[in-house]
Amino acid sequence: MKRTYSLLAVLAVLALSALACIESTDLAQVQPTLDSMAARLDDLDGGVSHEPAHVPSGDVGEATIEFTLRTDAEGHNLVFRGVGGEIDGQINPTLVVQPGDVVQITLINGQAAEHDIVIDEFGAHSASVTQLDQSVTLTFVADQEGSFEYYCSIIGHRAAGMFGTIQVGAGSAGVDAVSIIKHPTDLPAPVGARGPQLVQAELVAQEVVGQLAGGSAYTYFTFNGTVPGPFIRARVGDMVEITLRNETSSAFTHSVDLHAATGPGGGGEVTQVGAGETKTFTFQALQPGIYVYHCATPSVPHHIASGMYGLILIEPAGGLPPVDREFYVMQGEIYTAEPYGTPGLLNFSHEKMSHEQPEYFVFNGAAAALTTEEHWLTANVGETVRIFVGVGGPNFTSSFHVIGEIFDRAYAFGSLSSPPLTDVQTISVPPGGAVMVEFGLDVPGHYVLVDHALSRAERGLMGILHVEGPQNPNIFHEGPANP
Ligand SMILES: [Cu+2]
Repeated sequence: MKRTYSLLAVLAVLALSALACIESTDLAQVQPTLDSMAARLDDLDGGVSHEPAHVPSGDVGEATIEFTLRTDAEGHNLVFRGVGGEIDGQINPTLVVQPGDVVQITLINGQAAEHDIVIDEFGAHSASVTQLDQSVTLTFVADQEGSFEYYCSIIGHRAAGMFGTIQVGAGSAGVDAVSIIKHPTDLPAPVGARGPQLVQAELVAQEVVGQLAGGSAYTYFTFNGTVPGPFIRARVGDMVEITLRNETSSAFTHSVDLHAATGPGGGGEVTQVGAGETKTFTFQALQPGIYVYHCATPSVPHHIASGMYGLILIEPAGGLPPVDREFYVMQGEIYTAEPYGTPGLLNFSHEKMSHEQPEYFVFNGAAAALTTEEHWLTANVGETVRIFVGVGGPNFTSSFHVIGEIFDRAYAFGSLSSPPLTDVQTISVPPGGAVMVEFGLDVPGHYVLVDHALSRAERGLMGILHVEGPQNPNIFHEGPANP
């Protein structure tokens, strides 16, 4: 009992001194400070978690919505996992609240490592948890509408995957933004052994405000609303008819240059379409390969950096060898005037693009797009997967690597008529180029897709291949060889 009284007394003194130090009357900032003190006292008390601290003042009121997150490790990644309610089991779940809600997040430590949870825009910063099963609560008022990022502020943890979105009301940071992420499994079935025929593809140039990262949006230029655009699939000898329509709402002229086409500008000259216009051209697919297509309207790098690229596969006669799963991944850079991580609608910077200083690097259009469960590449142990990897760029070569895997076969420079390289760790993919890689899956877990120029992983360039199935201790196991 005496101990409890002394703790309360210390809390009260700390709370008063904290209030004296705080100039702002923003309650959202007061509460986390008090929470962190309460948690620090918990530490002094042997690290045992108590009921959420009852603070004597600076209270933001009864929580109107509560979430529980548990820290977890997923392969090479660190994550928050939802506990209970609609977010139960979800990795880095999106927390949806209404403007004015008093939000309480309980963070439970799933590891004996240091973690916390922070939301900058609400001045909400929890105390650290350091011991297994230790918990801390964070309470704040969601007093701005939009999408904001919650993350762990321990150095390196955000980059390792500890971040998610809290959505207050609708939209992204007050901006109405749509998802432009192309799902990596969204590609047509193999052509197979058929003969040459006519293949028609309709491309629509659409300028959309899309979600770039948690809390930030960007005006993308897209083919058909996603980045990359549709995966076009044909075979050698096919006649390929491309129709490009530019939405009436577009501010810019657009076009398409397909590297698979032989002819002036790869179609770029005959497809320049102003808003509301439609143009069509046809080419014969003379050579097999995995090719990039992109907009070719000046400033071309602006249009590419804004998302106007995709892949067209020209299969060889007889088709490609069968695999269990195919995936479609493209890398690009985004040059925003505002620094990486700035919330709101971000602006394109022509100057940064000219100096090749992107703020974001992305797979499939948005920061960390392929790291959420919704957009993972998923497969099973025992399967062989094929990834078509292209670089829209416009400027940076990718050193494409899948952490924890080796490419059994790598078709460099998109050439499908050359024999593949075998047993490759990392493969260069130049801007305006592509590769096809294949590998078998032996061990379950998370395999992280990166550009091995790893600074880019901290600017959004990361994806996850999620592999399920039985363990294979012959190939990989924790601990000594002969336990
Ligand atoms: Cu364009």
